[in-house]
Amino acid sequence: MKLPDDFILGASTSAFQIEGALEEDGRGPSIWDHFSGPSGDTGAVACDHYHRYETDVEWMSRLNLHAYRFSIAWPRIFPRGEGQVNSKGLDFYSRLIDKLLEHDIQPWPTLYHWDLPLALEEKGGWENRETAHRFADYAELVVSKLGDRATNWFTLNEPWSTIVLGYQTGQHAPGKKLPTCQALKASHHLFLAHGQALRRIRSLGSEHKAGIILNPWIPLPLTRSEEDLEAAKRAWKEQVSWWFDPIFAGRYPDENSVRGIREGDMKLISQPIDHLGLNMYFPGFVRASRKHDHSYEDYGPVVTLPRSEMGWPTYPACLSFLLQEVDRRYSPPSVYITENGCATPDLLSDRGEVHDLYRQDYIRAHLKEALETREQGVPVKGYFVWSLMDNFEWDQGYGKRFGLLNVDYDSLNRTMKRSGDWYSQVCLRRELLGEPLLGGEPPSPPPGY
Ligand code: IFM
Repeated sequence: MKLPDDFILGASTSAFQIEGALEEDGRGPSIWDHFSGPSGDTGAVACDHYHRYETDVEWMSRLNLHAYRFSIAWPRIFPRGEGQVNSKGLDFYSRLIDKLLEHDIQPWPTLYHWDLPLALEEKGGWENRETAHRFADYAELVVSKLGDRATNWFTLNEPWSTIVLGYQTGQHAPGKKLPTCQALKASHHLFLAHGQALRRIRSLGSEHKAGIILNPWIPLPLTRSEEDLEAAKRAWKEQVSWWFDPIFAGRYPDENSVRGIREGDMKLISQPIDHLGLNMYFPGFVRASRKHDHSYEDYGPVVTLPRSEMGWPTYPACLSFLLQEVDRRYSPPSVYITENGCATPDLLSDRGEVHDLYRQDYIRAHLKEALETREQGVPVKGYFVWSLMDNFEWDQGYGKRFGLLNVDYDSLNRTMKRSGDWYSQVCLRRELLGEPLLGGEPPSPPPGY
């Protein structure tokens, strides 16, 4: 299976998960600096990418990546979230971009991947409408300085995670447990931040392409029964629409429950985007409720499917369902799978090898779905593996490894995993190579074996 000419392959990371160097070169504190989950791990050193970015780009080059998606740390640019610009922070990303271009790798920066400057959180964070204005100032500054070399931008990564995990369940920083009405208000400010940033980016010139990254829960019907299909549709309406409708239709599924909407907000939020990023890892499964107080029941946790180390079920066909459904409902001009991958219990052998067959198979199967969906006319233009390297998996710490590169957290050495070797060939030859490993035919032994 050949890759279409305009299809790019890459890998993704985010600033806080890999950079470390939290107190260097004038960076200010973020909401994540002193927040940790049950593991007690923090991002203080992470993968030390801040000091190793040059050799990391060389690893990307060995992987033959066409593109690299990374995020810019707002607190490196504005240590207090606003006011004085820290030029050393900008310089870091400028050097990174130069290095990428030197290796013919397209930079795909994301402006916000969860590391809100602490000073803004102290003023209410996303509950405060002013944060959206500060984000727009930051976005404009960054794109005006780096946009001569990086032309493809994303405003926000996964608003769902920011709000639900950070403001509702408290699992992520800043660890708030707000009632739904307050969380919805914060989500409105986040969408407003996207809209305002987009308007500022547009004002800098039409060469800058920009979009947003969403990570929908994907309610597949558990069975083909009419009732379960209806339940899945209801689940989409009640859950998924909250994250897509504001962007594509300029409204919330239920406007009355969102406080703080002002005249003109929805128009700003629903400006056309150039590209949509989708982060997809696993499916949801629902069926019609037997109780009368719910319109559907979530069966995701009980389906029997192979599961990654995160406990997430693996079901590649879900990716084509998602792409088709998003295309049918919202018609984005182009779509990139901005994250897809799995955590596995990788072991570095005494020969220095990691035989992560599950990851290779996972990526191959999902990439195949993406390419087939493209053949059916959905404008899928690229695929990024999460992640370039093992890194700080937020509240799960360093225990969950998603990388194409293994990171030894003592020596900080990187090692190419088997999945990375395979992916490097796919990128080089622009062709989906290999056979399914798991559940496929066992490889035939060589003659004379
Ligand atoms: O590591 C995260 C990433 O930061 C956002 N999307 C999901 C990944 C895996 O959990």
